Amino acid sequence: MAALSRAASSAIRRPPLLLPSRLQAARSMASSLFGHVEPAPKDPILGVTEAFLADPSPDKVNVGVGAYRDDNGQPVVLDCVREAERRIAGNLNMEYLPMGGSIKMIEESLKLAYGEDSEFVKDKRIAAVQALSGTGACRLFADFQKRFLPDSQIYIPTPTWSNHHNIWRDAQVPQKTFTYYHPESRGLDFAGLMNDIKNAPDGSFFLLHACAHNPTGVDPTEEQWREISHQFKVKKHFPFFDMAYQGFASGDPERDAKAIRIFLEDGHQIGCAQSYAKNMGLYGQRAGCLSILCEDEMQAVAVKSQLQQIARPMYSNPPVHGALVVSIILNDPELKSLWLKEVKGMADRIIGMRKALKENLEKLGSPLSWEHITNQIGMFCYSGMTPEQVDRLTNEYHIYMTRNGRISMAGVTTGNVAYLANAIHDVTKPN
Ligand code: PLA
Repeated sequence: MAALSRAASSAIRRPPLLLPSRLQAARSMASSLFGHVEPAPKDPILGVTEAFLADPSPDKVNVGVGAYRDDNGQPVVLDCVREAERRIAGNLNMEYLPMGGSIKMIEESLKLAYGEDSEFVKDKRIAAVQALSGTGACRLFADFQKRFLPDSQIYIPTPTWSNHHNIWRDAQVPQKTFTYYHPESRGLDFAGLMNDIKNAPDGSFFLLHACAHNPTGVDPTEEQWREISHQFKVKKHFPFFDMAYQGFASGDPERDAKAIRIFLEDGHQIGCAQSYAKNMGLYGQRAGCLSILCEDEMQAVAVKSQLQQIARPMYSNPPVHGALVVSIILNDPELKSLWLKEVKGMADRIIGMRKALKENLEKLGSPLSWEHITNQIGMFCYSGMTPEQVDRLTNEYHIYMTRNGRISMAGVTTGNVAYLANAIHDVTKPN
């Protein structure tokens, strides 16, 4: 359990960064103050985009980072976002937000995660702050965990989004892993998962993906979530939900919050990281929310004040533009329904591309089973390809993806799906 899975560690292992010789020469001449600083390894996800951008090939395809593209392969700004921006421009000021961020944006975020009529919101039991998107929300929580429960650890699923490991490492919270994925069945290893929950010391912290698990695209069923929640209750574990894809699993943000709602019904205290990067397409705006459900209002006030105190020396207060966009959209019934339509549109295009990729592979006569492409949900297909096969895709076909075999389906289009299928078939066909 303690070791990282092979897939996860191979995703992290990348060739060392080579410095251009000009830089190397300058480096050896420089004074020794920073002489011991070695170049950092490339990030296993964002490093893929860097390599893609540097490739001059006209055939190149980027299915690395989980950034949504339209069917022409272009980045998308949602119509609801454009309209919110029109309302902001020339009207609203750009003053500092409070340390904890926009109160309106937080209120709307809590309704999305906890439910429109949530008793916890009404009772003011939730400590919440605007965060620097999902990453910032996770990091703020990890720092809070370290400060107030310094002896605690975090249990992280195998595999997971690679940055989870960096976040809790930099916050100096010891990490354990728990079983999640079953490579043979390409599904959930439910028995292994339940065992690890039972075997963890009482009161452990667990990181759970609320929906559209990254990278596997495999989520527990509703029934399985109920069993997980029950076992958490028995063991008094604390669930921290990373909800980076609300709306991208089923196309409906309300349905995608089901796991959280099950835990709430069962009376858990929970933590939750929300991101508007994917579901509102606000990637670079860094709009997100961290919330912690407390025992009562007094505790929530104290926890929020401490979260703000962690934020203040790091970035003082969060950015205003994305917060305005989010609160305008979610506050206006017409814009909100336009947003819901647009989220569904993105989720549906991805589902269509899953079908197309699978059909293309079958048409090419691939003897392998590609059922998992359409069984998995969310932004990613965890293809089962090995790091060596991925290297061939990149070197021979200019197809860029993470070495753990994850394909960002958000980057697959009608125009590139046949090319992608052909390349995948070539590198995976048995000799
Ligand atoms: N949590 C999970 C599970 C994620 O997959 C991502 C993003 C985040 C949090 C953070 O997103 P945010 O900070 O932008 O809100 N994962 C991406 C991008 C889409 C990345 O690696 O940063 C990915 O390609 O996996």
